[in-house]
Amino acid sequence: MTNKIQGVIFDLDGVIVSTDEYHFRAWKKLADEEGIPFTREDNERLRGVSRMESLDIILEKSERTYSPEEKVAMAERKNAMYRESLADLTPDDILPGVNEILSGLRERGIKMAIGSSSKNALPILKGVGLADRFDVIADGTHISRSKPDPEVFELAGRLLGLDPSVCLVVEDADAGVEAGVAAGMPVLAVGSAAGHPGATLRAPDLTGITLDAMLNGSH
Ligand code: B16
Ligand code: MG
Repeated sequence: MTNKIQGVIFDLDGVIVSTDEYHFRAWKKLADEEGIPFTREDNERLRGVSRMESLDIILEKSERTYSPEEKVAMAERKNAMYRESLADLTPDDILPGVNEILSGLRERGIKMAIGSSSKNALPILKGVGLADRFDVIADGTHISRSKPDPEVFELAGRLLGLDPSVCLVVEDADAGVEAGVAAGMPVLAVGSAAGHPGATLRAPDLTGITLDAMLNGSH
């Protein structure tokens, strides 16, 4: 029997690796240094969103305005702190169920891609030892519009050589689910995005879904 799904496009932060926590800590440090309130709840709005757009969301709670040059410098400061935490990445940072799902998909001949807003995707994948497990890596260095725009998933689907309707997106961000839907792809929503009404499939994490459910659309 042919599977409905022929390619799976994985988001990176929060789906493959637990780097979402490192993003939070770096933004929190920057916000504390600037005296701007920033909570874990605020942080949920940054999932899947680009670095500069994330900064704009944080600055909504600032009492002063920042020039474009100051904003670029702040984003660089945050990225430097974030990059420091990436230096300690090991395969232990791979999220539960990921290795099993990647091996299972490979055995069944399913194509696999990364579709991430991050400009740090490659060092992250190398750090956790997964850089060679994907046929395609589409990330923040290849696109001009970040999620919820579908650009990164459209690019990944095109590079896989597949029609959008046979590509499954796996996402942990509401913005990412919206991007997948806008690309015309079914979406498996995990973690924080699991309640999103646009998702085709839902699971707490990748231990909570079978390959058959992923590839043929039902639990
Ligand atoms: P960087 P994803 C996204 O990655 C993160 O979820 C988001 O929090 C981050 O701001 C964005 O990448 C940009 O990351 O600063 O490393 O370029 O979830 O799309 O894999
Ligand atoms: Mg994510």
